[in-house]
Amino acid sequence: MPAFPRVLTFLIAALCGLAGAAHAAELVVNAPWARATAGRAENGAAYLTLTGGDQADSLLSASSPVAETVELHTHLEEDGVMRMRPVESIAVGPGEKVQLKPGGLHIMLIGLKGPLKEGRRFPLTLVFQRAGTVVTDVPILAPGARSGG
Ligand SMILES: [Cu+2]
Repeated sequence: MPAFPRVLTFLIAALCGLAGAAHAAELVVNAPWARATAGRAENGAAYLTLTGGDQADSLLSASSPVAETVELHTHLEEDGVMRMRPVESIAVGPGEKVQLKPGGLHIMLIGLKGPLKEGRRFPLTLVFQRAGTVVTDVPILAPGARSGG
């Protein structure tokens, strides 16, 4: 049966290929968190840290079942006032750490379907140019939280 060894060789080659891919550093999404919202707040925000892999990547969009719309935002100072502005994407260079945090880049949850309650969690789907779709589980921290764990 000469076909069997050929299949085996193919499988071994495929497995080695997978192992090789696993050694490459991939983009990592770390420490996601959101702040609990008060009363009937319409909007919320989520924060996290992106660590680039071997190659440059870019966060293109996000979505979550807790909000009607999810946008990528940053804060810019205009005439001495900090304002939020949507950004088209968030670039992550090779090995670069990009922190989304209050007062800076953030993921804006627009049109909350209910309050974000402390102690709960919600899924957040991130779409990257290279890494594709990454779903992260976001813990909701106290209303006054300044940063995630
Ligand atoms: Cu915003």
